[in-house]
Amino acid sequence: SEPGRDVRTGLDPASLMQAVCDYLYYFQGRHPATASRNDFYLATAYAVRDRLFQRGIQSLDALLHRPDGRTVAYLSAEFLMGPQLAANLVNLGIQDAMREALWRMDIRLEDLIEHEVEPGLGNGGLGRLAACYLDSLATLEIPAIGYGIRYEFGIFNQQIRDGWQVELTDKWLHLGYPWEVARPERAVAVRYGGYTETYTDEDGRYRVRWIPAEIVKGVPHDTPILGYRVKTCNLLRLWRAEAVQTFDFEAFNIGDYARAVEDQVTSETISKVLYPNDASPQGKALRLKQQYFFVACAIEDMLRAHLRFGGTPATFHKRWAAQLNDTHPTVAVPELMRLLLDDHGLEWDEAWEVTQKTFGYTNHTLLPEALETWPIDLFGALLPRHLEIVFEINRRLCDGIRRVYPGDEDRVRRMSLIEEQGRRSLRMANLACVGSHAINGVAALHTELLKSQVLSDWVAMFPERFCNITNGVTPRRFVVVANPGQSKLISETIGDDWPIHLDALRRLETHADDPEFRARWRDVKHANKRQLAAVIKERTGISVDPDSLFDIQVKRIHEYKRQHLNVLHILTLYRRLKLNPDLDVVPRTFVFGGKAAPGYQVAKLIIKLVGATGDLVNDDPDVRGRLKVVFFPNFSVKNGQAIYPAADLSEQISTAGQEASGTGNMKFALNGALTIGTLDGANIEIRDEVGAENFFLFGLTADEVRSAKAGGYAPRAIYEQNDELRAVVDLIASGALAGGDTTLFRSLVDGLLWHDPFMVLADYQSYVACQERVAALWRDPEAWSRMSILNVARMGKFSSDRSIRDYCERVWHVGPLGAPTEG
Ligand code: 26M
Repeated sequence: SEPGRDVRTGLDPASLMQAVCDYLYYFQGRHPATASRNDFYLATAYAVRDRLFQRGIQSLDALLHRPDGRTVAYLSAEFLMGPQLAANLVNLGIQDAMREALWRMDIRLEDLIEHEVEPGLGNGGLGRLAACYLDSLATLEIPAIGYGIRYEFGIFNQQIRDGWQVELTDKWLHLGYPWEVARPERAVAVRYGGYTETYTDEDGRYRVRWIPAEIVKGVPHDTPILGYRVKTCNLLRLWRAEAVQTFDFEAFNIGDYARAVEDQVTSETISKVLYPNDASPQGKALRLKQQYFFVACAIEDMLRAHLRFGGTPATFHKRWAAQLNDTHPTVAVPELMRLLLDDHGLEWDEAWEVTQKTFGYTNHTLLPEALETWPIDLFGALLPRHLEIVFEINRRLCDGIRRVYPGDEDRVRRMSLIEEQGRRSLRMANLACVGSHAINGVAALHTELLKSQVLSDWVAMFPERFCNITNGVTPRRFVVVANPGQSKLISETIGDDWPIHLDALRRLETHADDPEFRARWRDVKHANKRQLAAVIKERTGISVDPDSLFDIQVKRIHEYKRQHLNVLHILTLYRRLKLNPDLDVVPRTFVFGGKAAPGYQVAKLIIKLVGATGDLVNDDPDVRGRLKVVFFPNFSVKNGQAIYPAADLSEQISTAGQEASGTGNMKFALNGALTIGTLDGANIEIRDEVGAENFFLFGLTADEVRSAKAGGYAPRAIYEQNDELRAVVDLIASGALAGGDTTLFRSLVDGLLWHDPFMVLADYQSYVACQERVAALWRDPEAWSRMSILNVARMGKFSSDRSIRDYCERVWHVGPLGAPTEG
């Protein structure tokens, strides 16, 4: 066929138009004249997907011709992919061509992009990080597969009614999801329950056999993941649970139709819904079933491919590097052991070496209540063979500890895989540590705290396993796609290689002192703010002024993230205005966004408090529109892409020592926002990079937080000694934000006064003072612009490409095309 004009592969407007028309007509049975927006969206997506598949097939082919290559398997219970259309067009380099193709049919590409529903298959930072890493792996041309669960219902949609969060089911599949393709022929059988028995094989060896009580089918659904302007196209392979109802399995589902239907229902619940709880795992059997479900599918899939391409079980680790995204997939450790021992007859030591060399473990949180444990009885009932293997791993682990530390039974108790206090339970973090050759935290401080506190015993015994890999975000989605105005200005100024060499942004430094460049920089930001203001008006009815300082905090709602500290500052400004309406304050628009876990009552009350603050402030005549408070509903990747580019100030105000890394902090700074933040997570490294003079720092350090707590922290005393703080807390307690109801926010107020575990009152004064420095700088637009430009110029470290290069070097030992690296 004529090169460049092929309907499946052509990248010019004419070929793309032809491709979209063909899909509309012959695939969807629609005439372009009567097609709906969704029809056009689907047809456009299919046309793009063809071009991804073409590259995907070529990537697989390249891999097959590399006998020594290693492939990365990123195992994650969550992938927060975000909308796919715009990101794929950018990576293919055909945004303008597609816009032109659609325009010829009277369709606006931007309308289709707006129409897209994102797959919300994650809770927040951890799930979005997995998606950024897939983008970078493909861009760096590292063969990789993301393995996870194809939840039918992702993270709930959030509505705000009367100020309260209401959760609605996320039906992301209801209009059809065009980016994936099901591969029923590659289905995997997953087993649960039952019992084990021993037997002697032909060689007279003692072996174990698992007789399950239940079998579920895992069907893979593949989404192509294209790198930026490269040919490499990797795979996201998500598994959907189905009932097994084939003749082969009739032996397991005896007769009885009602029973069979019931089994179908229970089988399919496994991939039904994402657990929204991001703080305290509750030991729910279904959650463990989900974890084992996708892990068993993934390992089987990897092992199958390995054996098909001529590998042996003993060389598995030479072809696969598997990363555990938190402890959620950690049952992969006993699962690989089980396959190597029981199905392939390896000896323990050999199987253990393969397993340890295969896995790396990334920890994402220090919160003690978030460390996963499973009751032993539950784990054993669901995975009897795995429990036996875990006990054997533990026996060898404890023997090893006793050899190195004779008589130190307390250490054995702490490091044991089994918690013996109360209901006996399996500690997944310990299992991940013992089963992995590499263990990493996600920012420098986080790794240090992991090493000195949560995992100190493990550092003592296996120091060589530990390393830090600071998180990063993809500049393609979060700058090129989200902020075309800023991207264009940067490319015109320093060239267009910065999306893949983010350190090149440093070339902007010399322009920070150019008044003309600063003015264009401000124009871009202003246009982004006008756009966001229009969206805010449409979604909330609130009018905000694009000339005001956009002060934004978007992230999951959690006490440690301290959205309520932000509220205390707003109420402080409000009170000052009430006392002196002529006070010269910097006009600000405060935007909040984020979901609260449905069972987390305090977080839900914080959302209500933000709304109530808006109700109090927004229309108060004394305020004269100078302060506006907005709760932006249903924060998501898609909404984030509209929000980050419009921010002037990024709120990163967690209690020091609590936020493992944060990644929103990076997205804001890359879009020209200045940061007000604590010395927590990656904030510390951001400040190191951009320079202390270009970062608004406040608050206690992690060490100071620890000693304040050890010394008997008394929030009540702080409240009593600070008149302004006391007045603001009293304002909340008075019922003035609740139509006179003094009970509504009482639990929140009492929590602050009597416990305040996140040191909100301790940091209040420092925060308010820091906000005054922010306001002072805002009054000098030239100085502000300069600082904003310097922030962007110095953010190169926080590309997820850098993070992935670190993983390749320090953990996976792979290079482009899977070539092994030394080390
Ligand atoms: C647990 C039980 C049941 C259901 C869900 C969970 C669960 C899900 C996600 C628990 C924790 C989850 O994620 C933790 C998380 O998102 N951590 C964040 O990871 C980011 C990426 O490394 C960091 O930037 C954030 O600081 C960290 O909070």
